[in-house]
Formats: sequence, C-alpha cells, structure tokens
Amino acid sequence: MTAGTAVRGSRARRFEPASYERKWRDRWEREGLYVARDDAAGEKHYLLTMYPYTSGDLHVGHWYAVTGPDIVARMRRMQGYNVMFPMGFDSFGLPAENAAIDRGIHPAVWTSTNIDRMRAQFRTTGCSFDWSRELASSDPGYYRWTQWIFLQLYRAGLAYRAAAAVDWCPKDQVVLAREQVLGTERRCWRCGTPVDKRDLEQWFFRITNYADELLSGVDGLDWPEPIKLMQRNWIGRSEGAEIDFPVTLPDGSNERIRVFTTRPDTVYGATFMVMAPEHPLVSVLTAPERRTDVEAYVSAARRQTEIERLSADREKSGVSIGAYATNPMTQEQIPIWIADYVLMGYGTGAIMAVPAHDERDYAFARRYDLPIRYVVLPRGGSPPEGEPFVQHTADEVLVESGEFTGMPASEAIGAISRQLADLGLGGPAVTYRLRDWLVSRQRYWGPPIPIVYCNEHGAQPVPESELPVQLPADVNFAPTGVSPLQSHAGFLRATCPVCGASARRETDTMDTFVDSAWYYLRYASPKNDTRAWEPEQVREWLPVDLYTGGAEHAVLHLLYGRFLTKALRDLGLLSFDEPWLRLRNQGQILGADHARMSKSRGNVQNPDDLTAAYGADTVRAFLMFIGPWDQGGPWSPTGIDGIHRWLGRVWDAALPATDGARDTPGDEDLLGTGDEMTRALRRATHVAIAGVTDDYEGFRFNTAIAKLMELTNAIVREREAGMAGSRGYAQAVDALLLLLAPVAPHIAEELWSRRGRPYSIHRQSWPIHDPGLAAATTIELPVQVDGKLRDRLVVTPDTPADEIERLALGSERVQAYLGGRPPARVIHVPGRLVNVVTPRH
Ligand code: ANZ
Repeated sequence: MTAGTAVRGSRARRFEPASYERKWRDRWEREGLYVARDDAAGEKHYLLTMYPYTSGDLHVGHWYAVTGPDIVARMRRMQGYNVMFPMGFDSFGLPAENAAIDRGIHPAVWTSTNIDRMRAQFRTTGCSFDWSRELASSDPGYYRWTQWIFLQLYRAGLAYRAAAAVDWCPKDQVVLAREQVLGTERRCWRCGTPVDKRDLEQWFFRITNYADELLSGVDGLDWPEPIKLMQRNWIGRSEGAEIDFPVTLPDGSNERIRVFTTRPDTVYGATFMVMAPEHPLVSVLTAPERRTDVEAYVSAARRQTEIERLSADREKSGVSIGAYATNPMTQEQIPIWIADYVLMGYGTGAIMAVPAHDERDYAFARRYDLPIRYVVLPRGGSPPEGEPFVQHTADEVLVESGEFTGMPASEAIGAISRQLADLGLGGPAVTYRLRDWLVSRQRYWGPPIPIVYCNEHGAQPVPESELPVQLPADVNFAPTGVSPLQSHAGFLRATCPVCGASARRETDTMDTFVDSAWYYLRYASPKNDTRAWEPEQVREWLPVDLYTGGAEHAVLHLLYGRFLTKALRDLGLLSFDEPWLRLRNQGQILGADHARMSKSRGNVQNPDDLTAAYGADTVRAFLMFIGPWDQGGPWSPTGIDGIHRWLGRVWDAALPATDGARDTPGDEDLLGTGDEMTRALRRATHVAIAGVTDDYEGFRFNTAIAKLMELTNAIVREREAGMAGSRGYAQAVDALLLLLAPVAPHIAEELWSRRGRPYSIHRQSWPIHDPGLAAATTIELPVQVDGKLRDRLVVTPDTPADEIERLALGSERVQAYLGGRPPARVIHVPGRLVNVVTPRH
C-alpha cells in the first residue's frame, strides 16, 4: 500500500508486531540472510555465545544472554564485517541423563525433543544465528571428533589413566570433578548431596603441563578483570624451592624425601618432617613397632575431605613413623611424622616442618613436644614468646643458620636454593594449585572413551578409522554406581588393535566439559565428516573474536578450552594460542522480587507469553533496557509497557503522517526557516549515531536505547512542528531505523520496507556519524514575531527553555514589535525556533 492511500487507524497502519514479525523471520531464514560464507568479502568476525544445555524451555535468561551478542553481530554485519554467529547445543551430560531417568524416557529422545523446542524458541527471539552451522555435542558426527581429540592427547601423553581417590556423589552415583564439589560442605554441584571419597582408575588430561602458559596468557586477554583473577587463582602459582631430605631405608638403601617449601631460608629450623598419610614412602619407611598406629591413622585420614584436613582451627593430629631423615643443611637426624594437614595432591606431598616460622607446624610441635628453633628474626630482635615468627619483611636476617647467619632472609631464599642445587639436593621450584583434569565419568550419556583393554597389550587406543565408538541405544541407564555400558555385552566386546585378540571396551564416558572445550572449532566446518575441522576454515575464522556467556564458567570451561587450544597447537593441529580473545559476561535477570528466577519461587517470567503479548522486539528492547548488560537486574512488570509505547512512537514517526493536523503546507510558510530547523535534528541524529555505535561496541545496550529514545523524541518534535515532509526528517528517520535494527530487527525491517527502502535493512551500511555535525557547540535559533523572522539567538544546545524565552523577549527587535506590551503567547519549539505572538489590538 502506498502512504497516500493510508487511512488513519486502518489495520495496516497500526503498530501490531504480530502482523509482521514472523513474516520477516521466515524470509530472513529462507534467504539465508545470516549464513556466514567462508569466502565473503569483509574482515571476518567470529562472535560466539556459549551454547546452552538442552535443559528444556528457553527462559528469560537465555533471551537476555543471546540478545546482547546478537545486537553486536547485527551491527558488525552492517559495518561490513563478514560475521559468523553460530548456535548449537551442549546436549551430553548429567542434566540430560538425570532428566531422562526422572521421566523414564531415553536421554536421546529427551535431548532431541528439547533441541527442537529450544531451536524453535531461539528463532522467536529474532537472533541472527547462522543455523546452517548448528551442532549438538551428542550427535555421533560430533562426538566422533571428541573421541578423535582424546586419541590425539593420548598419543601425546596428555591423556593418561591413574588410580585416584576421587570425589563421589552417593546420590548421582558418579565421580565428580574437583570443581563439581561445591563449598566448604563439599556438596555435589547438581543435587547438593554431601560428597564421599572413592578409589578408582580414572582418565586425566595433563592440563598441569600448561599451568605456566595458562597463567601468563591471561595477561593478554581482553576479558573482565574478575574473571582473569579467578583464572590466576585457580592455577595458583607458588614460588619456592624443592629440597631433598636423605633417608636410609630398612634394607640399607638410600632414598630421599623431597619437599616443596616457599621458605627455603628457614631450612636450618626444620626440626622434623611431615608426610601426607598417602605418601608412597610411608609404608616403606614405617618402623615395625609403629605399623599398627600408622595404618590406623592412614585409614582415618582417607575418610576426610581436603577442606577438613586443611582447616586452620582444627587441632593438628599425626603419628610418628619411627624413622628419621637428614636435614641437608644441619646434617641432623630429624624424626618423620605423618599428619593429615599435609596433602598428597599439593607440592610433593611432604614438608619440612619449621615450627618456629609456620603456624601449623608450630601447633603440631607444641602438641607433640617437638623442638622449635628460631632461625629468622628481625635484625637485632629476639624470638617471640609462645608463638611462631611468621612475618616476612625486608628487614629480617638469618640466625643460627651456619654460613648464612646474618644474611637478609630475602637474599637467603635464593642463596640457599642455589647451594642445594649445587649439592644435587633440590633447587628453586614452582608449584601450582591446578590439578590434572579428571575427564572420565561412570555414566552413559557422554562420548565413550575410545580405549580397549587387551589381556596381552593392556590399554590400547581404538584405531581412528573405527570412530565413532557409538553409544548403544539399548541400555538400562538406571544409576547403579557403574556405567550402564558395563552390562551391555555387545558394547563391551572389542578386539585388540595390536594382536586382534578379543578385548574389553572402556565403559567410562567423557565429561561434558570435554565437548565444550572444542565446539568453537567445529563451527568453522561443522559438516565435515572426514576431519574434526578443516584447517583452511579454521585459519579463516579462528580464534573467536568475541565470546559471551555466563560468569559461572569463569574457571572451568574457559580454562579447559584454553588448555585444549594450546595442546592442539603443540600437536601441530592449530596455529593460534588462545581461543577467545575478547570475553564479555552477561548479568542475571532476577525476578520482580529481586530474587533469582526459579520455578519454586514462582517468579519465572515466561518469554513465550511476553512475546505473544508484545512481540519479540519489545521483549528484546525491554531486556536490554533493564540495566547494564553485564549486571542484569530485576524484572519490572511495568517497564515493558513503556518500551512498547516507545516502539509505537517509532512506528508513528516513521510512517508518513496522514492525519493532517500538523503538517499542512502552510506551516512551512509560517515557520519559513526550514533549514535552521532541521539543523538541530541533524545534530541529534549524528549525536545518536556516534553514541549508539559506541554503546553497542561497549555492550552498553541500556544507554544505547536511551539515546535511541532521545532521537525518537527529536524526530517526534520535528513532526509536531510540521516538518515530517522535509528531507532532513526523512534522513533522521532512516538513521533511527538503521540504529534500531540491531535491537529491534523486525520493526526496523517492516518500517524500512513500508518507507520503500530496499530489502533488507540488515544488509544496509551502518550509518557513519559526521563529527562536525554532531559536535556543534552552539545553535542558532530563529526568533519570530507573529510568524515572521525578526531576530536570531545564538545559544548552546542545552540552554534551558525559560532562559531562551527570556533572551527572545529581551531582544531589542522583538521589543520593537511588542511596544512594551506583554506577549499574548510565546511558542518555543526546542532546538528550532521561538515565536512571539503579540496581543490583539
Ligand atoms: C617450610 C615452611 C616454613 C613453609 C615456613 C611455610 C612457612 P603455598 O604458599 O600455599 O604454596 N606445604 C607444602 N606442601 C604442602 C602440602 N602438600 N600440604 C600442606 N602443606 C604443604 O604454601 C607452601 C607451603 O605450604 C610450604 O612452605 C610448606 O610449608 C607447606 F616458615 O615449608 B612451607
């Protein structure tokens, strides 16, 4: 329909999102508007948002998470970038399996039903995902390559099997990764059940080989500082020395107990040693008469958690093993104890105890009456009474420390480490809190680990040509504590790739974090069925330029992906060091009661209902307007109406007016100063272009929308002043629609089309702001008397209205017409003109 025939209030003129949103989405999809082409012109821009668990319905939080990056993706396309913005599903893992168990349906069925529903819901958000690249981690075409990656790591010695005391959830009947054990109460991350310990053969990835590079690489990343700090703390680098303490075994042979210490300067004060109860030398060294006590202590310690063992206020306990080691500096024989405050998994699992300078060693020495010898003191100071001396400042010196006596402690750290190295008894060392990544799970719904066990040849990798090791569908997956695959005879049966004899297949599956540690690579060539990724496409698209997602993945997922990238690089399979150059985290959308949205609280907002009532654009704009995107905020049920009204105003402003009330031709004559009047609008337009672009780039969507609202107001004012027919007006409306397109893609497309502009608005060039126009520091305001131009005022754009009216009335020329009488009226159109109406005679 053409504008001229439109009738006010007719159906087609009304702002009714339901009448066009779906139409445009279908067309975008049909025409592949957002499909990323490998060979397209423009600088590549790979924008990725974390793929979701296939948990069921999309909630408002999903909408919130994806709309932000979608805005940026849409702007980048209009700026001429070749954008890839893919989406997929994290469809393996416990959530799917547990839900399937609860509902009695197969995980595969449950998962694919959810994927279909979630994909359809994602489409209603209007997000510009490239669905041609969709992937799901539970698809054999995907997990085949997860298994392939496992094999590459295995061959490189980066995947290994080891017995480990692992955290075990008695409810889910599954081994947990260290990170899945939450809080000091050590509860399962999924079900909150307190976690036990069990000893099992497990598969690990050797992430600790990369501890140093994972740490130093953090510095160069454009990530939020709190996330970078969490990565650093998780890796937990500690500098010090390793020192060997010689021991003689009962059979007369010589051994050494290696310790890690951050205070090699205190070695002369090491009056006893403490080993972790699990230390392999404990049983060898224990004197026969101490064996019963030691064994009882060891088994008690194993039942405790790391947190309990490390807790500072707990009374220290331990037992002597009846053996002695030699302090390598004093040559004294010092007794060896075991105590649960020393952990096997940190440093070397043994310490030199320096009770004079360490709180825990001090408490232990007091309890068991072991010698305490002060070896570091403030210059000229004396030992404190009844407590250890733990400060470590620049002004301390060594005492009773042989040739090092009198040396500043800070210097002695290096000097003693060097001397120990010269003696072949250790040297400077660094240790990390980071542990190797436990990747095996005794569950069904994950990629089977591609290993078989042969009686003759032990663990053997499945040949790559036999991948994928398919998950059989016909299993009983009720949780029993062992993998359901263990009772599947067909799955278990395998042949040894070395000798061809029958072998038994590994039944553990991989942690879902393995899937998500490489999915960003798969999007580059998602359909390739001969390789995990096509090197050429990976070179073109990777690394990811901008990654977005929840801050809850600050440590694990992000660290695992970084590790895998580095490991694959070292295997010659990738040529970059970091997968995600820039990271932004969205905040959380809370319920109207300011609490986390949850079904049990009944404060969950269903995006489907909102979309049906208001349309997707309103929901998107509303969510982005709640507050800074990285902070989230509470849902306010009233706010959405205001946003909806704003889009209604955009609608009215963008369609040619037909109500005839204001923009009659006579108005233009009356005002007579069209050029000056559009100058203010032009300025408002260019200010908006600059500000909105900058805000989108900085993820400040709320302030971007505020600026779009200001521009809308400026346009509406212009229309009310009768300027809707001018060229400047049309340009301002076009600019508004272009700037609005990333936030509200449907209404922007609909209005663009109704204004006769070429399809699609999402393929237009991003408006470029003219700093000269935006930066005008003063404006000229025409001053009329009874509609005729009589004077001009030069003011700043932010001069208050009453001040402008005062200046206009104070003008000599205006006063000449008023002749001392008060005016009948003063009409002030902000930014455009002042018209003084004289009283009638
Ligand atoms: C002697 C010493 C003297 C120590 C002194 C401290 C102060 P961070 O900084 O956390 O790395 N330690 C080493 N391995 C341990 C283990 N497996 N379990 C429990 N404690 C262990 O801490 C390193 C310090 O923690 C090491 O330095 C060691 O005690 C202890 F005045 O060695 B220190």
